[in-house]
Amino acid sequence: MKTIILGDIHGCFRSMEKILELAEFDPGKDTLISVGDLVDRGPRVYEVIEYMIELKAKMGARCVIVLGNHEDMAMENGFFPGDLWIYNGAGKTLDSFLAHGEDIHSDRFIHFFDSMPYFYKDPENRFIVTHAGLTKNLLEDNSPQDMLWNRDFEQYEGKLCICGHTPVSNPFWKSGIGAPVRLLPDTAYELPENGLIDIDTGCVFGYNLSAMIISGNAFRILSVANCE
Ligand SMILES: [Mn+2]
Repeated sequence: MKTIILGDIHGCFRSMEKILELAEFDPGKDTLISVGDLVDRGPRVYEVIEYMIELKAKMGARCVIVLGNHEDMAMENGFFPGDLWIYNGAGKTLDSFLAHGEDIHSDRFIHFFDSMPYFYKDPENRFIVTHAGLTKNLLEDNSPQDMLWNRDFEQYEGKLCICGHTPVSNPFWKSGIGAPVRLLPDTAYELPENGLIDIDTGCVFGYNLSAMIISGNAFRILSVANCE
């Protein structure tokens, strides 16, 4: 009955499989949330999307993939290579689908991308998940652009928000103007009530994939080295 939150995957399917194994992921009981950015830059985007589509079919509301700025760029371009998207690794996404003889424009995939929400709210009200965090303390004051592109970690001190988007060497927690607190892997922490936790540790850039494992009001961080 745990919740697993996955950092930016960017086509690193094997790293994702490894961290889920390490987390002892149970699709029959657990909740799985992704901070988004499944696509672009990495080698196995198609495998990641296919896996998530099948998982969502099995898990229903217990599996939520929050929209990332990379999926948003792709959708803005109708999944055709366009200016901004192509500079951000679209080629790897399109190549991966092509290599499997799959058309990213087919209903099955478009429906999946269309279903991605801007945020996830924990049903027990312990935390929020958005791709890039939040800047304004009330969720409803944040625009979609804030949720997709935020890199401001100086102001937010609202309800605990877990995010990715900004690659960091170690996951950290930060609230308002307070100093960031580094979160060590495999260490038990109490879930903070406020502030931001960033779990994007730059997997696709050759660093680590991190995940947050939440049980009740405690959590720990897992990290695995990129194995693509
Ligand atoms: Mn990203």
